Amino acid sequence: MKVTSAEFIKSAFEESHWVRDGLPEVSFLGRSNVGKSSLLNSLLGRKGLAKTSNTPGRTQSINFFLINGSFYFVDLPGYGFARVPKKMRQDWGKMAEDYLAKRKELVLSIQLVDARHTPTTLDRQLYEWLTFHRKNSLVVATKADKLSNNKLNKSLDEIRRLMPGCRVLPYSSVTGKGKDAVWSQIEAVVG
Ligand SMILES: Nc1nc2c(ncn2[C@@H]2O[C@H](COP(=O)(O)OP(=O)(O)OP(=O)(O)O)[C@@H](O)[C@H]2O)c(=O)[nH]1
Ligand SMILES: [Mg+2]
Repeated sequence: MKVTSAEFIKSAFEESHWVRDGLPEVSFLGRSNVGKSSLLNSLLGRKGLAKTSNTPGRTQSINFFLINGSFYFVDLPGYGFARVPKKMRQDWGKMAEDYLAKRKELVLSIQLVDARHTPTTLDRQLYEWLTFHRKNSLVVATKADKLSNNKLNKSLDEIRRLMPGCRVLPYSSVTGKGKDAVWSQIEAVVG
């Protein structure tokens, strides 16, 4: 897709702040520091549009970005940082779960996992939640530039084993690997 415009619209801290124009939304979710904001910037070819950081937990609100005036990218807060709670709800915040549960405009949830590590319990719980609630989801294994092809393939197999039935694509926000493949999944639902 040719990105002709990409603009930050707003940060929402509660439901009344969500955008209201009814355009389709693609959300980005995953644990803190996995590379959600970087993926969003990389797909858009706009460095620094979504704030990235080495400090996990940088994105704490739900951030709406309007793309080509016709759909939104939604950057959700990361989960799983600094606490080891029992339930995803406690850990991750009501805000993000509410968004996923209620949002009619949501046409695709892109769940990021770190290609270098086995998906965490929270990654798997989130995937199960999305599947149970029949959400259209795509798993993106990010930071793929840090692995050899052989290791990357093993990692993708492990993700498929632990997240049964998932569609998974490798990605690198550093090299742009996976960009066309992820875009074609997005185009299929926003077009
Ligand atoms: N090598 C490499 N580093 C990456 C990649 N994607 C993200 N990073 C780095 O990982 C760190 C976290 O990236 P962010 O995009 O801020 O992660 P996030 O998931 O938005 O984090 P929170 O907003 O805190 O939840 C930054 O230092 C990025 O530069 C990638 O594909 N390859
Ligand atoms: Mg972020």
